[in-house]
Amino acid sequence: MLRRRWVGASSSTSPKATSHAVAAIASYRKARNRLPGLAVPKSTTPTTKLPLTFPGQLAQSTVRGYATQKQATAYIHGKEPYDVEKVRHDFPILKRIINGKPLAYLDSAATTQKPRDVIDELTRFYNEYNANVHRGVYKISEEATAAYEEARAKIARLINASSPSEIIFVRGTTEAINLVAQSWGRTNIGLGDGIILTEMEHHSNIVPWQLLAKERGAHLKYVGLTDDGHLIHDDFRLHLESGGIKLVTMTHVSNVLGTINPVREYVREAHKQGCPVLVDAAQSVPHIPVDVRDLDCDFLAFSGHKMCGPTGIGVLFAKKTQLEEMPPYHGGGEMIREVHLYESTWKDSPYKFEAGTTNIAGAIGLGKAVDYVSELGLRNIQGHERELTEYAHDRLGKVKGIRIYGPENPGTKAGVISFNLGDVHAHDMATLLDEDGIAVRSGHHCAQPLMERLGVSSTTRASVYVYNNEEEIDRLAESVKRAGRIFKI
Ligand code: 7TS
Repeated sequence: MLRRRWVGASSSTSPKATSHAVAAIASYRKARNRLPGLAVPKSTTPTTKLPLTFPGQLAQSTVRGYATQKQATAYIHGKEPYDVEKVRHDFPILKRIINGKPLAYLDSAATTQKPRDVIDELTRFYNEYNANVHRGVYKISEEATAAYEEARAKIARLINASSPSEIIFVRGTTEAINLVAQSWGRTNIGLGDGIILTEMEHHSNIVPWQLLAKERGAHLKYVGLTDDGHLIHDDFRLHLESGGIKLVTMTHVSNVLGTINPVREYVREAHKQGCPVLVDAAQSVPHIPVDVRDLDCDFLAFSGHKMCGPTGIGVLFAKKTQLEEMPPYHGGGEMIREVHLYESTWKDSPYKFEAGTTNIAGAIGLGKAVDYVSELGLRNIQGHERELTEYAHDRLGKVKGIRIYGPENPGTKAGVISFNLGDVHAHDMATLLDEDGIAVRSGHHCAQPLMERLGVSSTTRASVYVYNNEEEIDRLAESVKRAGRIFKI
């Protein structure tokens, strides 16, 4: 019983408390399974094995986790069509009126809105069982511990990790990457070593490596991009073969271009050179089925707030073999086995990396968010977003003077549409869209090297999620046209 081991692993939990906690977990799970809508989510792992085309140019339809058009159509037109209007009712914020118009929230790549289930669970936690975890021998502490560990188990199931002990709770993607850079990186990266990144990384997957490289005297090597926003696979191969590469770190899905990268194939190539791979999955886990055992990545990072969960909670997945070798990242309470005046010993993972009181409410809220997206089904979400993205490309593509960045075929990318209209500044565009109740992001999207590659200082970005509909895309296209008229494009 794995869960028994995690609870028992807490050195400040007495044997009595451990057996109480085990009983609490059992009764908690029983209660959850009785409640409708709280059943253990079905696996979202795709079963279809897609053909490998690496090396060489990758057909985007073969990228792992991306359903073919036929599959997506089947989900949309299958027995249970995706009912976006029903989904919209789950999100209280969508009732807001902004500047006299209903809120059209098209900034989910920055953060997603929260369904009532998640908001209610946070309230229920604070109203009914708020207590610290892994240390109390009393009822509500045991309930909080059970819910916290249940959330960890749900996340492990969502991404098909081998064990919940491979799931570390952190603040978000940024902290997860910093954890790997500081713990694994400082142990394994030395003078003259190389780290491969890509030119489409978010700053949070660049800056931690720059800090590490400066400290250790290592080099960063970037995989370049084609004009339509795909990785140049030859760059990757050349860097990998140049020797001395100790890590590959790359985004699964670009937060600016929507490109879905062939992570599985990159992992396979990197592993041939004995090189581990970190995947920034901030923009993939919320939107497409992700299976860490199939990808075979060594590390994977994502944020709860981008998948219907609360802010301040995120996940680092790491293979058990890596975690066992990694030193703690933070020191403090609850991560220790024994502390003496001059030395201490650590608990096993995941606790070794969760010093101090963690974001308990956040983890429990994220567990609820995992239930929510799992019940919708990651493949259904992917299919819905693809239809909206194709529709948006079609509608926006007809606007005079527009330039959409990234893959030309919207059927091969995620639901992120970055554009510029003539020489209208992205901030002006976003301000005009806001007048029409439309929320989009403008700026460099924390991807300045990518902006440099595109030859622009900023873009306007619309990004879709489970609750967006075609009417909102129509409003976006009309509002962009209005901006064009105002700026005489
Ligand atoms: N990696 C990617 C690919 C991201 O898109 C983001 C956030 C992060 C890492 C960092 O996540 P955090 O939760 O730790 O902040 N991206 C965005 C965005 O595109 N607009 O606002 C935040």
